[in-house]
Amino acid sequence: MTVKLEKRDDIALLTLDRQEALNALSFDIIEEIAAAIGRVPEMGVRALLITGAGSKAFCAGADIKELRNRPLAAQRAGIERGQAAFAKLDTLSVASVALINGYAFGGGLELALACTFRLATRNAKMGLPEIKLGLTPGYGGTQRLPRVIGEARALEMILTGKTVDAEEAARIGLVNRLVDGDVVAAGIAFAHEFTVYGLPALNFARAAVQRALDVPLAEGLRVEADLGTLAYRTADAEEGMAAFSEKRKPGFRDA
Ligand code: CO8
Repeated sequence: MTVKLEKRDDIALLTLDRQEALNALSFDIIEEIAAAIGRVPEMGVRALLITGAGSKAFCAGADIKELRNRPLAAQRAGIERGQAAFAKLDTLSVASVALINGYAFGGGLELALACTFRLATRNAKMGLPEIKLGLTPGYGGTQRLPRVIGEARALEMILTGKTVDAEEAARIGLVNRLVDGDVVAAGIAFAHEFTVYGLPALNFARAAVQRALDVPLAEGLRVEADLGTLAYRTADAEEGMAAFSEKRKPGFRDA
């Protein structure tokens, strides 16, 4: 298997391990990623981390060698399959964190963009270089990148294919934070900053934010009211407010 899924504490860790090709995404690997994401809800975990094996690459993108000389219908099907695989992260029962530990190009950056959060090591380099191949991003990059860093910066990255280093990525909000040392340990520590809270509130809040850039303000506010009302119905909300009043730490039960 080129995609490994394991449990570390209360966190799932998905590792792309095809180091001889800088963890590039063959079509088979995309299927493995989709299957692995599908197994996460049964693992009893509170977050998913995604990283690349080795210290050189998170993922160098789609497997360029595999993309050549295919009928157009197969290219479209490949694009849609990649989009669908990464979109599984949007509705996953837990938040996901990409640990960008080196190169994240093309489909590799698109995988990271589909995660809820992105952390990067200081040697990380990111870009959507498809234009240099005469292509355009196909696994969500044209849609998710402007949502994360804004239209002008996204157009600059996509139309020039430029490489962004870790410092710039942090400055423009492409990654949430830069991390030092063991990237998985840093990812687990970051995840624990939100896994201490109840999953229902996390999922309601994440779903509301995901809609924010898709719908007009009035509709977004209605989504917020709907999901906010649902949050009041959870036992965790009772517990959280009771704990505040009683000046103690809440014991959330994801209920
Ligand atoms: N696909 C296949 N093999 C790759 C890829 C890749 N994306 N990236 C690297 N490799 C392979 C190299 O061919 C090389 O293998 P070999 O030793 O057999 O020649 C090995 O990995 C190591 O790579 P390098 O020797 O090039 O390592 P460097 O450190 O010199 O360079 C780079 C690292 C800068 C990351 C360089 O490898 C590179 O530019 N890679 C390509 C990056 C890229 O353009 N990615 C975008 C791909 S396109 C994409 O993702 C489009 C998504 C939409 C697809 C639609 C589907 C239908």
